[in-house]
Amino acid sequence: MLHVVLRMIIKTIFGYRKGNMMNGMTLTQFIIEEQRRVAGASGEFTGLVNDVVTACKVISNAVNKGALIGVLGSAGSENIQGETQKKLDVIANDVMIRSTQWAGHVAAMASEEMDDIYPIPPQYPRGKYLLLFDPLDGSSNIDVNGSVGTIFSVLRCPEGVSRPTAADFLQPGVSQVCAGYAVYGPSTMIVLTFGHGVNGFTLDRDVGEFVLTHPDMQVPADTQEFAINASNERFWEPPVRRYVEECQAGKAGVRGKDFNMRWVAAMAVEVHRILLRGGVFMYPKSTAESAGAGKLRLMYEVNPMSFIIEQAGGMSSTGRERVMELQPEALHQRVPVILGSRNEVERIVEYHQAG
Ligand code: AFP
Repeated sequence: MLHVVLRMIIKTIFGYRKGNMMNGMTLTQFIIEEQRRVAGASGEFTGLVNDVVTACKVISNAVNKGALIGVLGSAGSENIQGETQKKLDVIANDVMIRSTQWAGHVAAMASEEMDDIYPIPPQYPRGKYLLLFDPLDGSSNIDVNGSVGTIFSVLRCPEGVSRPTAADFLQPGVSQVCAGYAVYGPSTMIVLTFGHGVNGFTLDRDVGEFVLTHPDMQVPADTQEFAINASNERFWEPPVRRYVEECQAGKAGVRGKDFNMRWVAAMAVEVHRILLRGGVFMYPKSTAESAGAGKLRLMYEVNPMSFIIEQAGGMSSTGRERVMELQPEALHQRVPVILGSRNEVERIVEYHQAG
């Protein structure tokens, strides 16, 4: 009995001290600490992540000022997926490029807002990483002052390739070196993984630094919340229909508990909620002929989010395969996705296996 009490006291004291030491650490310090864990690291990766973080601060500022600086509304153009671009889509894309192209860490970039890859201009040195991003995720929220985000993923440029092509980007999610997102909500936050856990940082606007506020984020294994765009219900396959109907049946149904539903229309924000309190996010395969495989883009939305969710103990699947193992076929490829709390995603995958 005494040793149990002693262990609890030690855990409380040391756990508290560890928490205190970690909380308050800036994102820059955190990345440098990470670099120290890798023998012979050149600092190139640290530099790249720092540049992405700077871009997110600039985007956050523009999102925050909104109508005051005239950045709301449509840009009057379309991206490759035929979606109308918002002014802030274009601005955020520009900010990401300008912040990351100059330092010599990146060989090429790809974005939701650019048809083709963006090679580093000849006046800048080329680095060993490939950067992919959705500069402003959920941009339909922007004109109604709703939360939006930025999603990014870092891959290694294949060995010996000095002028990467789109084919060099087509690496499965398991090859990602880093993935992260920023959420521009009541606070601006960045959540990151380098492949060993997930950490969240909140922007302290007074000092202009992201500070570690959410160390070692974990997705709760169970949930009573799901997120799906119910306006597509007529196009859902039977396994998804079954899952949602069972949730809706609540206490009286086979699940024996009530569920709640959320839909923010910005994947970064949904994933953030799921990291904090659990849940399941679905943009599943659609049976509509025009819809193809799914809506969300594999390379710069679904892969980075799947990496983060898996690193936080959750699960991500198309319903039939692990997302992270999909071999990409095109830069702007769309895939179905079901991710979040492990026990729920496992259940939905079982429903798919059952046919
Ligand atoms: P954008 O990145 O083009 O703003 O799209 C957001 C998004 O890809 C994803 O973040 C949302 O979950 C989804 O689209 C919302 O789609 P609906 O139009 O079905 O709500």
